[in-house]
Amino acid sequence: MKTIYNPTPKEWAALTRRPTITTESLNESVSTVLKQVKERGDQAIQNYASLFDGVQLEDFCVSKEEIQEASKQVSEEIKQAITVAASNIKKFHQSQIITEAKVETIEGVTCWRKSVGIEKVGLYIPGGTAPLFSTLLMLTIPAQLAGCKEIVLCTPCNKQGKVNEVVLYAAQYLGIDTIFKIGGAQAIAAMAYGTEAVPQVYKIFGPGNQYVTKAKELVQTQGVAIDMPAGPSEVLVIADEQADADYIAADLLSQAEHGTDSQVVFVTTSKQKIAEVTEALETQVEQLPRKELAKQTLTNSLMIELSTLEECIAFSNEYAPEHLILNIDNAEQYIDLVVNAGSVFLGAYSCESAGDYASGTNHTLPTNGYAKSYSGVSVDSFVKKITFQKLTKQGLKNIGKTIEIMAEAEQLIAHKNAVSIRLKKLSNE
Ligand code: HSO
Ligand code: ZN
Repeated sequence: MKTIYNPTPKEWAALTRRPTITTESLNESVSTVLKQVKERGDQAIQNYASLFDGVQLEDFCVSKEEIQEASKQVSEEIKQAITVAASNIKKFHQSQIITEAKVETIEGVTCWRKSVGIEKVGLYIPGGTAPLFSTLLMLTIPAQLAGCKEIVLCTPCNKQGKVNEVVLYAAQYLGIDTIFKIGGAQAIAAMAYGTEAVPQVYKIFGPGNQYVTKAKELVQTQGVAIDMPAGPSEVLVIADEQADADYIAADLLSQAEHGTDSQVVFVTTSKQKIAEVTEALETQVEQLPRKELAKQTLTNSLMIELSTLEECIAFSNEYAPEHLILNIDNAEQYIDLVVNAGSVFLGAYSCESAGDYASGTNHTLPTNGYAKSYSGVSVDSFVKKITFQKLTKQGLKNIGKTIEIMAEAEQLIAHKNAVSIRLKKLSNE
């Protein structure tokens, strides 16, 4: 990892910039996939499955038998772990469902807001080196709590046409039965436009590679909502001299193993800790099955020394990390200083893995500095909030004049008339 001692605030902007990888050709190739799927539907999906994934698919709908077969292959231990994690995720997300009070803004004028689930949502779960069945829990549970009526799942299969068995088991456990073996940009296109087999949805969620991310970005410009702009995963750890270097190294590596483009940042007030963490990283990384990925990530990553914890948090606010770990004494005392972060982990025992899997919070979070303006996925991501209002005769009388004056000032006389015509009739009663 690159180490920087006491950078000045002027130097922070460059240090918080993520490495960029977007290319022009990506835009072009993904646009072609979208266009093909839009025009040729299932036929295009079949062609891409054979072209990109080397698999010939007659039917890409996952059958009941495949789901049952997958379930047999999953160990009881994993099933039990899914049950515990799902229960915690459900408990935490349930607390986000709040019925808002009706408000009488002026006598006879009552306004309120109601959350209504987005009727049709699409979830994408990548395959690849680590099929993230945990992400399926993180997306499905809030969708169901929000009352989404139709949940469509797309996930790639291997060359034998098989979907990861734990992903299928988790889908069955959660009660999802509309599952398609489609991966990449073509999956996003299928859900955005609909095909003969795949239902069209209104909002698409889930992580993916650069093709998937670009496809989501492009369909968003065509009116399909997406969860958030996505980038590679990241963690920023802040530690003081009391922190255990082994814990810090383990947390950095847990994020570094996601992919070579992940970024991990260590910020500390202690020079000694930089030396200890460097040593711990060297030892721990060698023991990881994904050590090549993790090592590559570490080469893009940073260790930074700053003078005070307040400064460390100010740097983190500028970086706006997806995950922030405050491995410091009395971490709770610093909460109010944190203004930009996706999810925050407090103290020595709150490792990021807890939030990734089982503590209850959502792990679909803003990356790439978007934590400055975006929140992670929650029940809110799956609802629209519809406002309602009811004016009584007296209510209209009470605000009628105000509306008439404002409408006239905007020279919108039809607006004014909608009130005047009623007030006139009422005055004759
Ligand atoms: N850390 C990832 C989520 C995840 N980790 C899934 C393990 N499985 C999100 O940044
Ligand atoms: Zn993770």
